[in-house]
Amino acid sequence: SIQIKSVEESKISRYIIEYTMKDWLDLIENDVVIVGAGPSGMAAAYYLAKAGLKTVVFERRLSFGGGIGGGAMLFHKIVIESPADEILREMGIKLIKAEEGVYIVDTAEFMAKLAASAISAGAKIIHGITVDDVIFRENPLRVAGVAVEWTATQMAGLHVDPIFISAKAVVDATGHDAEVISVASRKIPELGISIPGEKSAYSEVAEKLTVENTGMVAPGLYATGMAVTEVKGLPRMGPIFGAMVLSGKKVAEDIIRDLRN
Ligand code: 48F
Repeated sequence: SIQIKSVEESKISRYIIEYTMKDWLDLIENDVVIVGAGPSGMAAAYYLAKAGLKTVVFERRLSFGGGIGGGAMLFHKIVIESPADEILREMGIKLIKAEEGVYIVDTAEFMAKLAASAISAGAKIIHGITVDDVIFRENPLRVAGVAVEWTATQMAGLHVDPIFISAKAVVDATGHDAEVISVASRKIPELGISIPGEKSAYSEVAEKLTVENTGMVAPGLYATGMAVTEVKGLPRMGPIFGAMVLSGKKVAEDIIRDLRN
């Protein structure tokens, strides 16, 4: 018969609290904080961690993938175009060729392997956390971290102060609402960020423009994925995801360059 090791309830509780708190103490100071575990945030986390940077992703929900899981109208396939297929191949994600340079991918596999790749590379992903503000510094003016709160606390509408997490670079990977850059633009007008908002769909140009416009928005603050379209006033592209992972890779490369200079 199977011999199952017995563990008392009090020990289970002790281990969970002890090891969670060890992690949280380690999470206070980071090279990079990424907000959002959608495709762009997880691709960025993968490349940053792979380069040896201490990287944490805070995700509001209790799941990975952001807009991947919902696909288009809940259909479980998405479209990827070259050269983003190279990134997916690197992560062991299966691609079905629809035509030259155009591939079809299962949403569940895309989410799971993006997350697994980021975690295996050394990034930490913490679920159930909402970023609701940034930390800033003057002389020189820059973003220096984020304020985090339990998503559940926010949903309950409780009046609870956040805790602060520092980072040399903060990445807004929150998708269409660009939540982190929006709060920074509102509360730190000296940063001079204006947000024109996303335009209607024009997929053919949106993919290229999104990748090209990915990068630093203000010192210490970066945009990737759909947050770029919101902040730069670019068109949306719908359920084609090449630009999301290419944008994640580009923001990682920019941060690696900036932090090494
Ligand atoms: O929306 P999302 O998937 O962002 P993305 O990486 O990709 C966009 C595509 O999914 C799709 C598209 C592509 O063609 O149009 O929409 O730009 O993922 C954003 C993640 O950020 C989380 C949110 O729950 C989601 O998982 N998020 C948003 N705001 C916060 C947050 C916040 N303030 N704090 C923590 N997580």
